[in-house]
Formats: sequence, C-alpha cells, structure tokens
Amino acid sequence: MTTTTSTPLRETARALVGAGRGILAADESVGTMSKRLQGAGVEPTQENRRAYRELLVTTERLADGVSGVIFCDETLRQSLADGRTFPRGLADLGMMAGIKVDTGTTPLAGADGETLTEGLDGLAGRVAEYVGLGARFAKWRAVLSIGDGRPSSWALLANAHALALYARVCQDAGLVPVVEPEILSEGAHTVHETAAATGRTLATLARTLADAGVDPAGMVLKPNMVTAGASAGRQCTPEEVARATVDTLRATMPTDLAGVAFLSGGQSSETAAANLAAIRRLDTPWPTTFSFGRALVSPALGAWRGDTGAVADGQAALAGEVRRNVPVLSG
Ligand code: 5MM
Repeated sequence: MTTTTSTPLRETARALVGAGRGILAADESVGTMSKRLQGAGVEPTQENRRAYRELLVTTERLADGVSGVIFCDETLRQSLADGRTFPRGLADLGMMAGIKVDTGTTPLAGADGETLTEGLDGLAGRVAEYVGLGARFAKWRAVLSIGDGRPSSWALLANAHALALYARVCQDAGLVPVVEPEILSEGAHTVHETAAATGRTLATLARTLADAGVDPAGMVLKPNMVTAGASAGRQCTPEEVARATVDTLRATMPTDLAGVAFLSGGQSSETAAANLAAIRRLDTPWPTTFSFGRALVSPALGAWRGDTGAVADGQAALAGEVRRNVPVLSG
C-alpha cells in the first residue's frame, strides 16, 4: 500500500496539536445536542444549537488555547450572526474547522452488544464537499467497551478497518484525520484492564492504519486516557493515569504520529485537566493535548442556559476551562 505524504497535511496536523493548544469537540450530533440543551432548560431548536456554537467559538481569545473546533454537518453549514459561515468565522479568528464524518454506531453482526461505526458509504464525495465548505480536518469515533469479553477481537478489527479507511480517504482529500477509538469508561474495571483493552485496540489500529498507507505524521490520534472504570472502587491518581496512558501509547503507536489529543470521556473538568497535566509532565515522542467535549463545554452550557443576557457568562466559563488545560495560559 502506498503512503501519501503531503507537507500541507503534516503542517495542518502539527498546527492542531502544537504550541500547547488543543481541539474543542463541539460536534455533538443533532440528537445529542438537543438532549443537552433540554437538560439545560433550552428549547432544542436549530437556531439554539447554532447560537450555542456561536457562543463557544466567539469566546474572546479562544484561539490562544484552541487550534480547531470540530462541528457536525449541521453547524458546518450554518453561519454566525454576522453572516460568515462557521468555517470562515473560525479562520478569521485563528482557528481551523473540523467535521465529524462518521454517521454513528450500529450493532455489529457477530459481536453481541458491540457496535460498528458507520459512514463509509459515499465518504469520498462528502469529504470533497466538506473541503469546499472550509473544513481542514475530520473526525471519526469508534465506540468500544470493557467487560464480558469485550472488546472482542472482531469488534477491534471491524472498527479499525473503518477508522483506517476513513483516515485514508481524508488524507487523500487533504483533510487531517482525527482518529478516535474510544473505550468507554462505564464499568468497574481496573486501570490494568483498561490498559490491556486500550493496548489491544491501539495495536490493532496501528497495524490497520499502516496497511492502509495512512501517514502517521498527517494524522492526530484521539484516544481515551487509561483510567479505572467510572464505577471502580479505587480511582487512580493523575500520576498513575499518566504512567498507564503513556506506557500504553508508547508500546503501540508510531513515534512519528503528529500528536495525541485526548477525549475527556465523562471525567469532570477538574479530573480531565489534572490527568492531562500529569500526562504532559512525562516524556513522549509526540505532543499531547486535549480534544475535549464535555470537560470544556459543560460549565459554559450551564452558565448560559439559553439566556441571551448570559452569553458572557457562558464564554467566561469556557475560557476558564481552556485556561485550565493550556499551560502557557494558566496561572
Ligand atoms: C462532542 O461529542 C462528540 C459526538 O457525540 P455524538 O456523535 O455521540 O453526539 C464525541 O465524539 C466527542 O467528540 C468525543 O467523544 C469526545 O467528547 P468527550 O465529551 O468525551 O470529551
């Protein structure tokens, strides 16, 4: 399999993870975003989903800590109040627009209770359109879990195949793939079990990406941190999480990967930031940063609650969470 290496692609990938900046995951699908708005007492209309994303991206000096923002299809096609499309507005503000290109999960035949992430049909055509709309990178999330024999080898293989094919299609079109093999934290498993499952997942993924000729220097990996299960009796210290996470990544991923941007996976904002800070204190061959969704935006949504008079409060909450995760801004 031939590898396509392009300097602009690698530069974009480096810019996404460089200088301590990270990625804001604001790509909740219409269904998920609507539920989150309802949870905050906001009517889940198309306009409110737009207004909420505008609040996020127009936060003053967001670009000091955020290199790129991931959107779903709906937001990528929407505009800011001043008429600029989200990708145009983001570029003017010094950030890159990303697009979630998977279409969600479906039960995986032959793997009881496990899922396959879909979205490969027509992907090349959609990606070409997204490039035209101003996207610079693209995300695909595989969802795996631990317990009762999961993740099965079959689920790992099927999802790695989809991730590798998506990543290759994106690189061929000039979009940086942000490759997300998420192992959910739900369960009472130990950190050692998470390390083993994450190691198997990443080893399968790395082999499949190489088979597909995906250029590691032109992609970003978006993994879970290696933690104990959310309902485990004993939770790890940030130092334990950092050691387990970095050891697992070092054992499986190529050293020329552009960077690693972690998901927050339902951790509190404080825990996710403390774990990321500990990871960053360890020596790694690639830059490490965040691609958090909930850990960055939950306080902002709670502060805004759909009130036009509270936009500044929502933005202040987001700015605070970004500062917590960007070493050069904190303090
Ligand atoms: C923001 O949520 C993303 C998409 O969710 P759905 O498609 O399920 O609505 C999600 O992929 C997100 O980018 C990652 O899971 C990371 O988010 P967290 O909140 O775990 O950091």
